[in-house]
Amino acid sequence: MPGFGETVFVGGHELVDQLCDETRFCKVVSGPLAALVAKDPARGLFTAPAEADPDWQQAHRILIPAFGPLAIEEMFEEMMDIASQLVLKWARLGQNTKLAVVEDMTRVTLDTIALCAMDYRFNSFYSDTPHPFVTAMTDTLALSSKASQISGMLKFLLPSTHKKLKADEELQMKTAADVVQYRRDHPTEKNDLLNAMIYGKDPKTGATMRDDLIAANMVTFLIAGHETTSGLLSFTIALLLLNPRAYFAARKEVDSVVGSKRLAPEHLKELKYIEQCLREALRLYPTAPAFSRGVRPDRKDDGPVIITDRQGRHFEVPRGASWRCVITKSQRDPAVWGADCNEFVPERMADELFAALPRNAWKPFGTGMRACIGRAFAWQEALIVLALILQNFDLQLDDPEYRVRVQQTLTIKPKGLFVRARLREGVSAMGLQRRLHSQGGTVG
Ligand code: FDE
Repeated sequence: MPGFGETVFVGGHELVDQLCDETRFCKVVSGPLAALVAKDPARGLFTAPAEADPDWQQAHRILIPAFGPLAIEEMFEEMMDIASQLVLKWARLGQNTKLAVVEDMTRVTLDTIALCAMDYRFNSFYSDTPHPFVTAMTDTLALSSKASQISGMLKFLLPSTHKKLKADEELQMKTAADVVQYRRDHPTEKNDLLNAMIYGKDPKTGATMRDDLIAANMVTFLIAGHETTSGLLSFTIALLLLNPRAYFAARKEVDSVVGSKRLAPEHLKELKYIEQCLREALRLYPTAPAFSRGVRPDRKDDGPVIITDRQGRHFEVPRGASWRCVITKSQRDPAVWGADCNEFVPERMADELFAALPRNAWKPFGTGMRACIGRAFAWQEALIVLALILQNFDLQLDDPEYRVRVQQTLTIKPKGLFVRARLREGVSAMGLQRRLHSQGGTVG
């Protein structure tokens, strides 16, 4: 493990681009948490130390198709189920209620990944107190993100902290193991991630996954799949409300593509402008704000590994060190994005411009072999939630003076974002409920 002091933060696009070179560098899992996870017998994809790890390779090969486009499209109805709970809640509360956006987006994303991945309902919309699993997970995440600051680091070294962390981790693993066992005892035909892991055979070795590894990956999906996507939705909503021109363009698109019909899978690929808004929101506020890279341990050439900045200065990356690519910086590098790099301009993300961006300029899903496996999943979920909100509500900031302030834990979220939601003209709560529960009908 590299010492605490050795992390170097890199923010210029040209340097991030070089660190993304997979022939010289790879993802490294570093920091105090790495020491801890290294002791675990089973690790989920996210915290697996290296690509060479056989557990990572096996889970990766089995899960790639399970997160592929076909599998994701099959999750449409389940995603609609949870997104409907959100919009019906807002419809019933009405415009006199101040809505906490981040909290509600977290309910959506957590419930969605749990339902789609393993047919488990957290029912977050029916409860004000989180499920014990969620509390344990949030506490673990809070602690591990603090571990990168001095005060947190000291706390991290305390035995009581370790005890709590261990208990929290055990509760998470136990919950996941119970879900796996339950499925073994009550098999279903469902095409979800859990079945993919239980019955899927590694195309390379023909082996199936061990139960503890399946459970570790369930925990990984819940963690990786909810905070990041919740932040993505929250920032996009904030940015749309702060940029009325973009808000009305997005809404106009929903009106012309979906109209008053029930949202259907075939609508999603036509929501081009909303897609641009999501890309641009992730550029300004990448919810996983950084990723770590280090020299490939399996690199044959043992000469110095050097990256060079725009001024021509050389930096040698020591073996074993972990360098953080801070994409909150590189994705606003004026050399790439121009003078309006800090503005929300969804137009710059139109397909042809997006395809022509400089290499590694937009990296909110990480890079290389260890890039986000849940990208298509998160994308479909975000499109559904935004389309339903725009289709049915006039949204307003609760505080007209609101400006985005970033709250950083492991991920980033907008702080203090409250909105009011009024049903659009011609839409009633009952009508909305009928439409959502119909199969493709048009109800006003
Ligand atoms: C992953 C990921 C990443 C990478 C990290 C590093 O490099 O360290 C990133 C950056 C991300 N991811 C991002 C994101 C964003 C969003 C919105 C998301 N993401 C979402 C999601 C969902 C889901 C389910 C997921 N996600 C998942 C995941 C996983 C499993 C992983 C790991 C992979 C490997 O390693 O292999 C990730 N993700 Fe994400």
